[in-house]
Amino acid sequence: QINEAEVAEFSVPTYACQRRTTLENHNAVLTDALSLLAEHAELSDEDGRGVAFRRAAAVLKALPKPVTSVKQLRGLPCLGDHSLRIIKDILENRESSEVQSTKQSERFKALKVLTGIFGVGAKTADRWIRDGINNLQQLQDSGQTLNRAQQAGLQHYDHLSQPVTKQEADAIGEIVEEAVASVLPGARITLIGGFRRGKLTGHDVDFLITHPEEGREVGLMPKVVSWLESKGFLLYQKTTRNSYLESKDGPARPASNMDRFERCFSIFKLPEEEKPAAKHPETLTGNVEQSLPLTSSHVSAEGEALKRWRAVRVDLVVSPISQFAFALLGWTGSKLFERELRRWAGHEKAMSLSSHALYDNKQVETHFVQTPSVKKKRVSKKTKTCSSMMT
Ligand code: 8DG
Ligand code: MN
Ligand code: MN
Repeated sequence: QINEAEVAEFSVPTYACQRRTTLENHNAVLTDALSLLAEHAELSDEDGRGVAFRRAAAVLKALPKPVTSVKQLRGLPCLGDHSLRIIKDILENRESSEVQSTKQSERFKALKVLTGIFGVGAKTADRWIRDGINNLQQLQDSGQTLNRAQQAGLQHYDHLSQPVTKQEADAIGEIVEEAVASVLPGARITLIGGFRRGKLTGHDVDFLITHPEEGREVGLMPKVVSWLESKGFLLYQKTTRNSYLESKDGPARPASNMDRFERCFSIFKLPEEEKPAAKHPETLTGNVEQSLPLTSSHVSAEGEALKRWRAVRVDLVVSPISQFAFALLGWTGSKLFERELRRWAGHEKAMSLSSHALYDNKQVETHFVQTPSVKKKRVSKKTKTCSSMMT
């Protein structure tokens, strides 16, 4: 006779990137709770705790059926004491007091509202909260100096906090496609980020742009941006140029996990399909405009109705074709998947993966280079081994 309690009910590989995870989540109540705690940790600048909760949530997302008892979770990876305590609480009492009190805390609410402004991160939000700013009205009244991104973020706050639909993503795809084709025939765009993973909505739309002939993509982004600007499609944009080859000794790994592709963080002005106002009294923008004073209006000061549009966050990235496979993989996400894939490559395969390349660490030759900060720093020069491995 088998003792049921000792048989592991589920088997889940250690790294998130080794698991098949569909959009179908059988444990949404539990993963929502853990994701909320992850978000709270991230907004409190506690990334380590954030990753721990994200990993725990990812394990539950990969399970083929709902969990009914913590006993079923025995032997599963990434479930630390804290996460298990939360899960147990919810399974036994229907909710976790820690999750409830976090959700209802004024600080968490303020952090969410303020970091919900495009261009505002956890550190800025924390500083504002310490200055007594907890909401958008207080921010406006405070006279705080906002940078250009934050000004645009505040101005379009209501639109940008509404999820972007797949239809809207496709409509933007058509515009970007036209822009790219006009400035460089033959260049290709690929939808990346959450929509490439099959999500039905997202917080933004991400596109990767390349050209089948190596080098033709150089200088492409400013042309695409000018085209979009000339047609009135951009409410905001900030372009950052490619810095991959800038370091003196050729490709080096960037300091953070940011890559070095030429990119553009933008806010699109997406024309909306005309809807007869009488038949749709509760269109999205109509509602929001009534409830929030900070909206980007569809109506001019004179009250004259203008063409309807909505603001959408769009990220554009340009990669040379030789790095396209890595860029595509690196920008498809999710953030946890990418993180786990790199950790798995490093720890289990002795390789180092970025959005630019995959290196074999066993062929590393270490040397010294002068960094821009004029400090001597050890940088490993690695042999690129396998563009072909990924394709
Ligand atoms: P969402 O927009 O639907 O909310 O989700 P998402 O599409 O998964 O999130 P995202 O914030 O738009 O990010 C999309 C992917 O792009 C994600 O896997 C992480 C990746 N990414 C950035 N910035 C950078 C970066 O600087 N370098 C690299 N390599 N990847 C990045 O967002
Ligand atoms: Mn995205
Ligand atoms: Mn994005």
